[in-house]
Amino acid sequence: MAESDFTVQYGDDIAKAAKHHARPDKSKPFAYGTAGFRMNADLLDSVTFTVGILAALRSRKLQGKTIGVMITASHNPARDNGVKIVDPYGDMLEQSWEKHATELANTPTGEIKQAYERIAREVFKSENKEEAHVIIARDTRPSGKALVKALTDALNAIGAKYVDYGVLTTPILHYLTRATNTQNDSHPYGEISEEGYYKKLAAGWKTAMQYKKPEGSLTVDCANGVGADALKKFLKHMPAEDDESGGIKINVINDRTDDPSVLNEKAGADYVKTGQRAPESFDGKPFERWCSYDGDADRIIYYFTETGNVFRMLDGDRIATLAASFIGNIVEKAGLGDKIQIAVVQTAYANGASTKYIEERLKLKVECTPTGVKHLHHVASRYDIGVYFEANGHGTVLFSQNALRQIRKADPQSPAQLEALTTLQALTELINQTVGDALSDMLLVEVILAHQSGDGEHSIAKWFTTYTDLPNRLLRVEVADKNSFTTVPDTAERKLQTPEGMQGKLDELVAKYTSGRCFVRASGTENAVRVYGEAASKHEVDNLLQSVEVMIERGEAASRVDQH
Ligand code: 16G
Ligand code: MG
Repeated sequence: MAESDFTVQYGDDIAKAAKHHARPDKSKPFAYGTAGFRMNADLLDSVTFTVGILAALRSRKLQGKTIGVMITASHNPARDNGVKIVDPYGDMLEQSWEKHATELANTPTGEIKQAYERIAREVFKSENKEEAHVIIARDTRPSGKALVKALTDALNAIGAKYVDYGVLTTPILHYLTRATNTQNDSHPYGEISEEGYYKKLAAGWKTAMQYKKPEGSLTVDCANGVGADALKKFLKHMPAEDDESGGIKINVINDRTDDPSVLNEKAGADYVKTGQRAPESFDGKPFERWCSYDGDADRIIYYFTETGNVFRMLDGDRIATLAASFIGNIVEKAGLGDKIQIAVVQTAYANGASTKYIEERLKLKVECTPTGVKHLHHVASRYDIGVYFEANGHGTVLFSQNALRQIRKADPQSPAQLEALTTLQALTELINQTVGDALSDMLLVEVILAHQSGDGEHSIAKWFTTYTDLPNRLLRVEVADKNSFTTVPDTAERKLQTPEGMQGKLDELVAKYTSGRCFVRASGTENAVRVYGEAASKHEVDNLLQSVEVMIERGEAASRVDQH
């Protein structure tokens, strides 16, 4: 008997159920990208059905471990939706499986049984009778419910067990996936419930904030998304506002989750970051702390105004530098400086000034990866403590098993060491270890600012002045075919391979500007290329980016002529 000659169950049931979630004949090819599948919600029914099949296959392949499926389109408009798979420890679906997701999504409905069996044979290698386990959550989009139905129809057909957690933030679903799979470990990640997540974060906060009281208040713009519900539930677990140990006043705004038309509208982390402006409803007083979540609460951006209404933004780079500097400091204070190595992971979008600050002032290693959380997360997990953030506000801090062990077994020699160790231990509870998490990142920032305040200066203003960003701009350029823009492998998307000759021209342009840097990459989520540039002055950046845009448009025009 050939190795692949084993029975694969459920093919007929899948074929039958698939008829109710048929792939539209004329759809464009679907691709599982950096954010899973994401598009207009009307196109997602068949895709979500096939994601159910793949999630069950993945669970069976991993001895019945629980796989997460999240239905969300993050910061996109309410008409869009998306679906992505979460691996057992809360990280993104292993990259080698993305092609199976893409293949299933593109299989004509009449051929789904064959495609399913072929993939099952390829991944299983021998007969597999494991029980499959999947957990599900969705954001507040109206289309979410029907997509969950498509998903559970597939899970029923393939004989998988599942739990539908209803409406949750993306990071809570990641938390639940990891908590479920670590229940029998010596250190389970947390209780398997939404409540368990809030309790874990609140406990970490209380320990980290013993005897500290944050200055002033914090206002949170929830983008009218699911983060609003989560934050309100979480606040019930927090100390009273006037408590001298960790009491904090948090105002929740843009919390209209009952009205889909306002989701991410003129609000939220993406609106603030891309436009470098406050949300429309902003009415903060000078130096008041504000932050914005995105639509599924896995990104966060901080900001404030200075006297005279000058807007100041603190993005993912700023959170990374703040966290790396604070954690580096307490690791030293805890006497663990020689046992725990810290690194910071960024993408090419990180402001050059932040990279310089981390390398030269903090003396920490910086790694640069391609865009997309899965890349950053992967590299960060190689270090004892890996701080990773995209400039757009998505990131977290990972503690390795070694770091956790060192922190647990350390024997404090002084009250100062004990305090540092207690805070460090609390941070390992407070910081989501699975994925970027707006709520958890917000608490991290607040803990750090509270620890650093007390010298009369506003803590947020002090944070802003640690270094000065290089003026920068991000352009989106529409092109006929974004796939004609490829980057050289291992350059973290900083050098173009094709169109041929374009990188040479780009280098010549950049060389004309003081502290100039610029790169062009195809977007992973839209049919466009993105151009990021920075230089010593705003005028120079504008100039540089304009020249690059002209260069790309000329290239496009030339290739149109070639094709005729
Ligand atoms: C996705 C990524 C985000 C990245 C963005 C880039 C995840 C969970 N999300 O939203 O991290 O910054 O794509 O979009 O990985 P782009 O390729 O269109 O520039
Ligand atoms: Mg998001």
